[in-house]
Amino acid sequence: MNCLICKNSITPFVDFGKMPIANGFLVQDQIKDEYFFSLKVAFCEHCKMVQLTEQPDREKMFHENYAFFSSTSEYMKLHFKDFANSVIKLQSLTKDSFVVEIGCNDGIMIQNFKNQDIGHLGVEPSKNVAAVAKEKGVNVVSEFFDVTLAKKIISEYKKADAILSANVMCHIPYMHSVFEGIKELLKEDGLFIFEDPYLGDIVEKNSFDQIYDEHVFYFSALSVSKLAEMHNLELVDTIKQSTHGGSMRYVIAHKGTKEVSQSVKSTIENEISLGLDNKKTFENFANNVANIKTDLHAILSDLKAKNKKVVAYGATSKSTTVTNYCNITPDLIEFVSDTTPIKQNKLTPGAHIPVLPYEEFRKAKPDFVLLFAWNHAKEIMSKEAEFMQSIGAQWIVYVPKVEILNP
Ligand code: DWN
Ligand code: SAH
Repeated sequence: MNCLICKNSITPFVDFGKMPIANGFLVQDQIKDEYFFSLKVAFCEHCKMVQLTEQPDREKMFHENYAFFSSTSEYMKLHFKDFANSVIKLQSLTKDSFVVEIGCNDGIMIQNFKNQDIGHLGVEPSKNVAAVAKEKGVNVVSEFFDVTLAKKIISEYKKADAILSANVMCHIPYMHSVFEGIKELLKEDGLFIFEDPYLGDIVEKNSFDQIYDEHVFYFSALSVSKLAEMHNLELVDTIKQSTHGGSMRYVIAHKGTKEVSQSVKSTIENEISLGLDNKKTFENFANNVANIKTDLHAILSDLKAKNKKVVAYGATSKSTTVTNYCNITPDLIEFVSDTTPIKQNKLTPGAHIPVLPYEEFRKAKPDFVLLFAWNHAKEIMSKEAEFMQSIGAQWIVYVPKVEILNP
């Protein structure tokens, strides 16, 4: 196996076994044709990139029935409004400027540029979520971003003052084509700003559920700085984010055009002290994850033996790794509650646990609630606090360790 970035040889440090498409919610009739692949992660000792060794074809994941709609979280709406406003300020954007967002989903971030009358274009290959963005009046091209599309955007529009992306770069295996596209599309004084779940948090929190088919890369400043260099670009800033269980925002410019912030150096130093440049760190991570698997299965089996009612909250992509790797079957969890209509009344991928509308969660009065959407814990726990207390229910979490939280 060879690294997707530097082509050196790599070997997996963790194997989660056979996995279905993380967002492949399905009905009973589709079970016989369900697709599985091998979910394994490797660390490249040469360029420091952590990556999947196998990924399903992109058309199997991103299509006209994509199940994740970004605007299901009120907190994320605010986060992306702040992100957009910070870029408007940083690059002094006006209606004559041009902003491109790669993977704009339902328009959660790019709508803020549209609302302030700033020239913009969203790129979103999944047609159903792109349609929602278009309904908001946002300009969208429903294609996969790569160097070919970048050239098309330049010919049909112009070069960009800012290229943005959130939770998308880590989804794209053909990263060199993406960076070639960025290099072409970005104006000389432009900025490419993207954020993704941060490898440092994944390792520190044992958040193994960030690992699933869509997430091919697990970035650090160490790996991103090397990747940028390969394209004569430069990592000029790193800004830590609390979203999605801990993310990092990377600011990239044409080499030599911007001052490099002190934070790049300190982030890289911190990564070295965390061991993100050392394969032993990832071997430890694999051991911790195996312990979580044992503990989570044990706790759910114990609750079942005690006849407790256990349901889960948030049919996340991440939970596909949790249920399939930890052997969580419908006898351990009655159903998963989710507010997204396209997921409701379907079964979770691989584990086939029913997904029910939020109203059913309220009706069910569970004893325990396994929080799959733990990255939205603050938002969810505050809105459910009163209800959970009124029925005497308790949250179960598994990141950074398996725990039943006190009411
Ligand atoms: O990287 C990705 C991130 C940004 O989003 C994608 N590959 C896919 C997706 O990952 P995820 O599915 O793990 O994301 P979330 O944001 O953790 O998903 C939350 C789920 O929980 C959604 O299905 C909506 C649902 N939800 C809910 O039912 N009630 C969410 C909130 C906040 C709620 O109150
Ligand atoms: N930016 C949003 C959506 C993240 S989900 C947010 O942070 O909430 C990942 C998105 O990336 C999906 O909408 C998917 O369709 C899109 N995507 C996947 N590959 C892509 C590519 N090559 N170019 C652009 N978008 C892509």
